[in-house]
Amino acid sequence: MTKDVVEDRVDMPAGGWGSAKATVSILAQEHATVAGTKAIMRQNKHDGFMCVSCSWAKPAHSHSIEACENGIKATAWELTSKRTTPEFFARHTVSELLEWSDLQLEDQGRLTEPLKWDAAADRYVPVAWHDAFLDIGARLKQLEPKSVVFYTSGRASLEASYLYQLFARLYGTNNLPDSSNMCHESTSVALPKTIGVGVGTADLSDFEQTDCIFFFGQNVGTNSPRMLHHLQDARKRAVPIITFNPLRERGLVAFTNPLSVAQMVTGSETQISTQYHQVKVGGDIAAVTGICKALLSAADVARVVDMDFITEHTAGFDEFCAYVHGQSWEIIEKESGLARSALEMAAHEYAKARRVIVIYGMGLTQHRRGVEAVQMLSNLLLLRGNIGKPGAGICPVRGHSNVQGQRTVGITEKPELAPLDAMAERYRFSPPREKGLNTVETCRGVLDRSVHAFIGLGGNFIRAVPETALLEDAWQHLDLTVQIATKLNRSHLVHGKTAYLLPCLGRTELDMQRGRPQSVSTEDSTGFMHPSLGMAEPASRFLLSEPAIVAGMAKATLPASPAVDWDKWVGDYASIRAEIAAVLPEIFHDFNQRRRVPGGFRRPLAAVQRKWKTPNGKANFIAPQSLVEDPDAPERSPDVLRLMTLRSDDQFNTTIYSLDDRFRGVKGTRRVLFLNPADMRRFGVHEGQRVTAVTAVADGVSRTVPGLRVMSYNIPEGCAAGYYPECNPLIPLWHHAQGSFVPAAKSIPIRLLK
Ligand SMILES: Nc1nc2c(c(=O)[nH]1)N[C@H]1C(S)=C(S)[C@@H](COP(=O)(O)OP(=O)(O)OC[C@H]3O[C@@H](n4cnc5c(=O)[nH]c(N)nc54)[C@H](O)[C@@H]3O)O[C@H]1N2
Ligand SMILES: Nc1nc2c(c(=O)[nH]1)N[C@H]1C(S)=C(S)[C@@H](COP(=O)(O)OP(=O)(O)OC[C@H]3O[C@@H](n4cnc5c(=O)[nH]c(N)nc54)[C@H](O)[C@@H]3O)O[C@H]1N2
Ligand SMILES: [Mo]
Repeated sequence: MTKDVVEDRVDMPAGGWGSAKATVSILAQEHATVAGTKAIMRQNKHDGFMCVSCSWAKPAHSHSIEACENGIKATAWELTSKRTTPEFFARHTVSELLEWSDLQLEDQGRLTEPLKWDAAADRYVPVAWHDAFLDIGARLKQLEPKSVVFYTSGRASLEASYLYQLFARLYGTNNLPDSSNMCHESTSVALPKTIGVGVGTADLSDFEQTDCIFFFGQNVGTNSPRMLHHLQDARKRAVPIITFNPLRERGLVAFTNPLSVAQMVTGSETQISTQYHQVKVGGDIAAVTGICKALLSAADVARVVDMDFITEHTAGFDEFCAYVHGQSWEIIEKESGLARSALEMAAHEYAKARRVIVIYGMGLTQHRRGVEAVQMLSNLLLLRGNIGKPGAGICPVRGHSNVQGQRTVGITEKPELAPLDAMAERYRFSPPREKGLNTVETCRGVLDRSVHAFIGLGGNFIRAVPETALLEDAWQHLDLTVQIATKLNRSHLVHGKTAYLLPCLGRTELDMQRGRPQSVSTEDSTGFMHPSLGMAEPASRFLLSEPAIVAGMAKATLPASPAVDWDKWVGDYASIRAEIAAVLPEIFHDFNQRRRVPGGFRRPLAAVQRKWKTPNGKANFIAPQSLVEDPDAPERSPDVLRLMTLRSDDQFNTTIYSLDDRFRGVKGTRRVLFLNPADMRRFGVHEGQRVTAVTAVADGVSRTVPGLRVMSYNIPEGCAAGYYPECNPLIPLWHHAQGSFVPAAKSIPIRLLK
């Protein structure tokens, strides 16, 4: 409904020659061409390694190159020939490095040796592994376990993650926040209540059989490009794809398959979305309510909704209908920013299709009402029995390559989700039973000084979380920070009084233990478990694997126990898998055998069989509390914009590959603010002008990001967009999804200062 729009900034399909060029250039930039090219042939193959980029499904029968531009970038980034050595740290103090950008820091290449911060010199200096473990262990023993946090970024393997959560629990805490707390936790909270599973139900076979796809708030061309192949196949079968996104993202508009010679040579492209609805930021609950209203008001409603399914399988239908009928078209149009006719068009396609998949991402989960937004999608699917039948289902696109799997093997602050009883029996201890800290609660604990130590298994916590300014200050009061990482980032520079930086092997690298190469395992977005074997020469001979580092710390911290054999586990990862299988038999029985099957094995998902593991044994319709996106500001002040923070085409989370965003026409800077031209006139700002964004909440804290360059963009009025993590200082810590604590990074209320 945006009346005054600029043409799309860039008019090229996702993939195509732009993608081929970007791939060659990143391999050259990292001087990784030979090793990189060889590695790419093994990426996402059953006998190779699982990509370190996104978690999209890996087919059993792969293409000759089962990788995408961004997966190749991530591989090249890890296989770079650049090194961040002790000599580098001898040349630069930590205070000096704090002035460097994210791009400059990681661009130094792979960390090579374990390091300890030397307070007198303000430098990281080399330390022997053994001494590092002993000192970390001694310090942890002095601390109250409830004041120590064990964070995981979603890349660590099932094996490393399992050992890590076991270490935390043997030590005495459930403080196991992970990156999913900032990501799909809204899914993990929403779906168990509606369909009784915390993950998606659709898999690749469903993509082959579906006859309609809905897309909400996920940028496939950049963040899960391999999915474009499945979408392209679906489009060839004339499957309609109906997209809801405030921005016209290139990958959702058109795609040229870089692996298809014909498409590359002829320059042809596949249209991806058949309907494109530029919903207002945070307007999805209203939009889906509109679709449901159209369906439930249809003259042939008895045919449109699947009454047999609803009667047999669901609860809450009458209340849901009453809610939907109670919402006027006027409020639906106002809150969604979409016309009734547009929503009726979407409803029409939905009603025609017998098998529908709904795909979604951060555009839904990172809102104050992110949980309700996800539930609204499951309501839509339940209306026509689109859960638990072939070709249909819900498809949350997970982020990090093993983020879903980590939760499966016990990385969670919620004790009820971890196999505590089985671990108690097997390892003969009393696990902590009280709830641990999630990411937002960890930040609160750092601010109120109740958290005293932070261990990070990967990631860039301080850059990824909200409330940057206050947290960076408070962080320095931590007694101990330990970061296990492959490359230098800001979270290593903002550190505690005692600080360690421990370098580890990446997943692409050969991991030798007791003279034998070890493979690890990951779970993809569709619930399939895959083996992953690294092959590249390690970046440095001093690197240890993540399981070895976790075990090293654990042995130095915990009393010895005959039931817990860290040395055996690290010596042979098959023995870790045997532990996982023993503790979580329903999912992982015969783990070591079953993972050999090409395509991997899938975890059981009751909802796929139309068995509902909800308290009432039914699939539940759950109506939202309101269509208004921000519970704090039911009436929007006209000078307040809703800012969404996004990823560019050239970054992986806080890892920035370059300052360009090919798909959005941005070059040489990430400090931009996309605005609708009508809003630019209203605020009296012109193209290229520098403005300061100020968070528009009245809680006594001043939050600003200065120096943002205004760019006119095809975005609904009242909405703005900027990049993550540059805009994170604008997000108040309390501005998170109700129920899931996911920071509401997609709807930050801001004002502009000229
Ligand atoms: N190359 C690459 N791949 C990645 C990542 C990366 O950084 N780079 N990150 C990984 C991780 S951890 C994750 S979680 C995923 C993230 O992948 P996505 O879920 O795609 O996340 P974002 O890039 O944040 O983009 C969200 C999309 O939602 C849209 N959006 C924003 N607000 C709204 C809204 O209110 N409604 C709707 N309908 N849409 C909205 C935005 O325009 C954007 O297209 O990707 C993973 N894969
Ligand atoms: N404003 C805003 N904030 C957001 C988001 C947003 O959309 N907007 N998205 C959120 C989301 S979805 C996520 S998932 C989080 C991401 O938060 P994190 O997962 O914490 O951050 P990353 O940027 O993925 O972490 C990058 C670092 O991981 C380390 N690393 C890379 N590979 C490995 C490895 O194999 N092992 C180890 N040990 N370390 C490794 C490197 O040192 C690298 O610097 O950010 C969240 N924050
Ligand atoms: Mo994520």
